[in-house]
Amino acid sequence: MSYPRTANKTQIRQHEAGEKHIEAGKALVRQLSSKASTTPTPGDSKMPASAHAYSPAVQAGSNSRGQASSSRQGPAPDPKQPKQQKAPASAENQPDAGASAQAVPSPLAGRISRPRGPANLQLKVGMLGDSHVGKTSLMVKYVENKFEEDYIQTLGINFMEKIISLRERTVTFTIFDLGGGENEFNQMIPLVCADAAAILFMFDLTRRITLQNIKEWYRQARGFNQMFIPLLVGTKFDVFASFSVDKQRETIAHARTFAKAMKSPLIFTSASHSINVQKLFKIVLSQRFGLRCNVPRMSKVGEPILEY
Ligand SMILES: Nc1nc2c(ncn2[C@@H]2O[C@H](COP(=O)(O)OP(=O)(O)O)[C@@H](O)[C@H]2O)c(=O)[nH]1
Ligand SMILES: [Mg+2]
Repeated sequence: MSYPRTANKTQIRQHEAGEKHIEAGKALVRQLSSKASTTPTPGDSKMPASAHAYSPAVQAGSNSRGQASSSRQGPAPDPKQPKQQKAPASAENQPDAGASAQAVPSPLAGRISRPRGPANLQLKVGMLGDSHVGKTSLMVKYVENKFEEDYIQTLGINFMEKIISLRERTVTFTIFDLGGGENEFNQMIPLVCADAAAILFMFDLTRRITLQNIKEWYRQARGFNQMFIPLLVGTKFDVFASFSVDKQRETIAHARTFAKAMKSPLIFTSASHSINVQKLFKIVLSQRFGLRCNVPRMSKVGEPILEY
């Protein structure tokens, strides 16, 4: 199986920090506050019907991007600092959507049956893996629905936010992407791992060594965070799919051994061809909040593996 290359050659737009964003943030907080005072109904144009159908609705445009620098470039952000909130845009399911939430654990569970306003749940997701495996590409694809053909040399940590709707709630994914040169990697790992609810351990399906190295990434991550949910993510499935069946089978078996040892889901993705990108984050969401997930599992050779 081979996939046509259809990626856009667009440049990543860096979101500028500063007054403009602070003002925008304040306006959005006001907007959210006013929304919180009314109970949304399916007819409410601001509350998509799909959200009421328990579909974790993913919308475009509700994101921001930041870049933390190495010590050489300036201070890195404190992941514990609260971030500006952005109101979710209208919900729409992406092509590879498929998860549904059965129930959302409410902080007021047992006291009221329905949440009154859009409580915001925060979810930090870290990304670890060798250079060039496709971490930045996956993050940008998920948050901005763009794919950069040209190599993106990441200096420092890139972090991006994406807000999704989940019934009356919003969930803010803050995604921390490990970047930097050889020596900078080690300094940044604690920032990526600290307080992460989930960590994506990413390897390139076309480079075996990157899977071997997951062991070391995992060991290091556990040193900084004992609580995260691990997910083993193979990248560049579009290229991998053209490999011989034997070669694919071998890699799948190898990856399953790692996933089993890590007690983690195994997910093959392609940022360039939008394969399992949305589904990956739906699985993160369902695992984190203990929600039922109806993303179809895939486990045959030739398929983009989805085992969770
Ligand atoms: N064919 C293919 N190439 C990809 C994919 N994801 C990333 N790449 C390419 O792999 C290279 C490294 O990607 P990048 O996101 O910068 O990797 P990082 O160093 O892990 O952040 C770039 O040339 C990307 O265009 C993918 O899904 N398919
Ligand atoms: Mg990168």
